Amino acid sequence: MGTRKPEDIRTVALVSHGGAGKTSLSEAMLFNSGSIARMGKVDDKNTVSDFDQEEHKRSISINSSLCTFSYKDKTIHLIDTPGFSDFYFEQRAPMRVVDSAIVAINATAGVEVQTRKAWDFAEEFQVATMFYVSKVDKEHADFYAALSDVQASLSGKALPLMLPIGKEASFKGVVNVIDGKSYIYKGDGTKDFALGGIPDDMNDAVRKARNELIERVVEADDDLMMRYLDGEELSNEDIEGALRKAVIARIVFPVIPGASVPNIGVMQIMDAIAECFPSPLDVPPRAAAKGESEETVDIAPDINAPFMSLCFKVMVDPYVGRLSFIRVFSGQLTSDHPIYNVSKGVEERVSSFRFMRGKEGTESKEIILGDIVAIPKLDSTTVGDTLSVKGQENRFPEIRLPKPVYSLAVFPKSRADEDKLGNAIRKILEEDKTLKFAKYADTGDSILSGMGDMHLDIALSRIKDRYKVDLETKVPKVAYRETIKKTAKAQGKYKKQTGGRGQYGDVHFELSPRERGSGITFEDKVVGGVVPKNFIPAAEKGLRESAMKGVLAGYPAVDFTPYSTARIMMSTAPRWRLR
Ligand SMILES: Nc1nc2c(ncn2[C@@H]2O[C@H](COP(=O)(O)OP(=O)(O)OP(=O)(O)O)[C@@H](O)[C@H]2O)c(=O)[nH]1
Ligand SMILES: [Mg+2]
Repeated sequence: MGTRKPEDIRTVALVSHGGAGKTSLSEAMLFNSGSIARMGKVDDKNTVSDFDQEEHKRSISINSSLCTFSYKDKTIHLIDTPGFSDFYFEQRAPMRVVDSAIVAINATAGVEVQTRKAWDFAEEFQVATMFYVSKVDKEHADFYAALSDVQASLSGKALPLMLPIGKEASFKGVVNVIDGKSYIYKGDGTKDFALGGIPDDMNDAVRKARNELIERVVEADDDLMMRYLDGEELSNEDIEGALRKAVIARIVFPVIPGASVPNIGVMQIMDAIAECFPSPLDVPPRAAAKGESEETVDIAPDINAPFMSLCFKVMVDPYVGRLSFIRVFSGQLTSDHPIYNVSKGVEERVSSFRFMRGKEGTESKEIILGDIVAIPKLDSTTVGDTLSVKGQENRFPEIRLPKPVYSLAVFPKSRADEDKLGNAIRKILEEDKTLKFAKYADTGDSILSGMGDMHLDIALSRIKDRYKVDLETKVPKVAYRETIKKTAKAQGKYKKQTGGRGQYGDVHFELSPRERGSGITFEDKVVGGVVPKNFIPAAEKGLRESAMKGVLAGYPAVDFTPYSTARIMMSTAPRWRLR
């Protein structure tokens, strides 16, 4: 371990629409790297990365899953993510911490809804990207149609680095358009291939693809560009060198066809990861806030700088306990050194670092710039926290969480379930930040909210299986709210003449709509002591009392509630003047 260098690390997120073949690809890569002796299958529920009971039940990925393996002297930290739309946070959060991504495109379907989302994340975080056109062995698979779709819908800079040899059931290998080498597989799941040249009927296609690729990659190297424009014949080594630079600079997004289940073309994906994707030293510095201030500082990828990392995932296993997943952005750390959670202001003891392979971990005493590892039992650490060393106060921007969009009212089935519910909910929320739970006094409902019905279904199933709490669900009662749409003014007069001086009040309010969820914010705009200060609390009290019963249908004119589907709610910000 002590000899590992950041230049030999690659960090890769596997993203796509659901079912495009991400988990199958990561399984094939683990197998080809020698990390596992037998290749599992999603449908057989024995892949490394889909290890959760809920994933087995549904044959889809639900959680992002870290698989670290070695290939060609490189440490590759691969994060397999779920493609189903309810779990898009599990694609976005890992994208924050990797330097590169593989977007899988199903050759029988082309660009799908979540493919676009995955691509948006790659653009948002500006990670080097490669497209893997998967399932080329399947009936109705069409590599060229998928390629055109990617070029038209996502990016014209997506260019084939490999072309498929054969199609559907006769798909047997790939040919590299730069050097013309072909890799012919047996298609029996083994990683062995026979090397050859360009198949006779593919000469034109390879030449065309090679020219298109060269035209683009030379943009990454001024010297090469000059030679190219002067009409010089470029060597394969020249082009390969420029290709790496072009991929890192996002000038080109290589496209590689393959089929993960029969293990065709996967070795070429692995070669491209090792040879074309950036190391942590090749990417720009990350912005961080300077201490508590608004000022930002650049955190350069420097192994000699103070240790800085970001927690992007927390996994709570009832048996293993809590695992916090971090990416190191600068420096290095040994496990005998405590870690300092800058976001929470607490120091935590490190027992070990774990290089993960699905649910299994290999312990390590040292991590360096670029590593993505899990740390057991960091009790205070949550997703988005900056972990560093004492004395270092810079922090990375938090990981933005999506707002829940779907809610259910939940009821324990029995008294015993009621007693255990609190603990189960706490545990499940710790792990999944996109779930929310709240009790609402006005409807009496306990509401579980999340990203969709599948998300909640899985949460309920976990609560039942892991924590043995049985819950019934209902559609939540709507707690309507009222609000105003534009600024309005009102006046209230009070007169009481009972002899003597009598009482007189004249109160003017100005109410302006405010952002949803911002509540009632009372502002005193009385200037120059026109009204004695001691009258003002009474005016505020009156206003808040009136707001409890709105004018439209008598519902409170107050704050929004995250679970409600009511559309008429918003908040008001009364400002008032007393004359
Ligand atoms: N024929 C064939 N089937 C494949 C290939 N890759 C994946 N599959 C099958 O396609 C289905 C989905 O594959 P997964 O690897 O689970 O896809 P995924 O992208 O991980 O799916 P989610 O994680 O749910 O988004 C499974 O039944 C796989 O066996 C392939 O290259 N060829
Ligand atoms: Mg999967």
